[in-house]
Amino acid sequence: MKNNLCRISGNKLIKINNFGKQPLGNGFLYEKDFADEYFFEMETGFCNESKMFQLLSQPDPNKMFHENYAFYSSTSNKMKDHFKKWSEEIFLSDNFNKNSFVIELGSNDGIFINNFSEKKIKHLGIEPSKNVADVAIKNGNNIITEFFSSRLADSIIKKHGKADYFFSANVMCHIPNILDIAAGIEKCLNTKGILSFEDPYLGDVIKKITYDQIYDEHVFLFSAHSVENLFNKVGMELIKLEPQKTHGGSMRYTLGKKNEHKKDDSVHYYFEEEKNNGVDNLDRMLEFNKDVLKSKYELNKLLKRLKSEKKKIVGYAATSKSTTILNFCDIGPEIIDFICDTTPIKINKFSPGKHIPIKDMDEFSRYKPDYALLFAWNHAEEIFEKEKDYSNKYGNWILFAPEARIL
Ligand code: DWN
Repeated sequence: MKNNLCRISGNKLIKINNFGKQPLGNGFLYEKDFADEYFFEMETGFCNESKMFQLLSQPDPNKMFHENYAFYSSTSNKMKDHFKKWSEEIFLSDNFNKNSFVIELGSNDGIFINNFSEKKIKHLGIEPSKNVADVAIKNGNNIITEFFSSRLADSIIKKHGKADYFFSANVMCHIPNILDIAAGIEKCLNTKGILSFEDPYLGDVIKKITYDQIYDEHVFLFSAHSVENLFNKVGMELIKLEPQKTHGGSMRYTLGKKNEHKKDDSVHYYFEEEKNNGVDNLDRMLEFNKDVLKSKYELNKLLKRLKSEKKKIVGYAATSKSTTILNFCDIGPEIIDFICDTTPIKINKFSPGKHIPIKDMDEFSRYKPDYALLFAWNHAEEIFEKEKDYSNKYGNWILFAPEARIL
């Protein structure tokens, strides 16, 4: 659905990037399905009033999140550690006690909510993709497999009562009808209830030129300014901001109902930071577009040179993010021999749009490429640790952000 209007203010969006025709970020497919593959025109826009950076159009959510959703959160051990640490911080916080009721929106395979159910805390996960939800259910979590809405909030309250905490991680930025979601969250929370969520941070994306964070599923890239403007509309306000290292730079936004909580100093601090760095500013967004075009040019130049030298290049990790890079930069199997990945549901399929074969990690070890283009750059620490043998004996890593380079 084409949408030139801001999903928060209703004002006309100012166009920032045009990534051309893009397939579904997680649309890994078999050869028999190539002819029917879905594409959409992927453009971004910025609203000067709400300060929200967003996609102009987004595919129907049912096309993206379904019983064959390809991303299982628990593929990263570091992310498991991250969520365990976050839950431990909550257990120690003043607002939490053993009778607290917590809700998680987009609980995926249970990577976060496991930490609450294991401690017998009253909890509810909401996850529309059945295959990943089933993993969480098998592990003893209480999950409903539906899309959240303010209507669903009513039935949750009726059945379970109001919540003390409402969490989500890497989910809110996926939801186009975000005003209805915000209204639903506000309803679900009791008066002193707290909403805390994390998502990739616009400030990091524009600074590090990690434009691969923009794909069909990520309809928004949030900032402190845009989150405040969004939640003010439903009577909530930011009370704390905490930057996170995850996904190459995320922000944890903590909010409460207006005037019910003391604001942490971090709120003022990051608002000023955003003003100083142009995160609230149209000109800076237009500059980001120039950086993206330069980054595309540099990556193509590097890969073409290596290919002309007959080097073997593979992609490491078939991330959703890689779909934007490959399709925008027009990189296909003529350059990348295959992409290796650990997710069984992706292996033996082909990458969305460019149709590069996806193979398992044994193939990576066997093939010994000269270069591995690291698509899961956000898990670099964990991957470099695992792949010491490759780095020391066989090949080199290529990174594309903030500029294309060989490590
Ligand atoms: O927001 C989203 C984030 C949180 O997760 C979703 N829309 C979809 C997904 O995005 P992604 O696919 O870009 O996520 P990751 O976590 O950067 O990449 C995961 C992929 O990388 C999986 O296919 C597994 C693979 N992987 C691997 O092959 N070896 C990951 C690690 C850590 C590894 O060692």
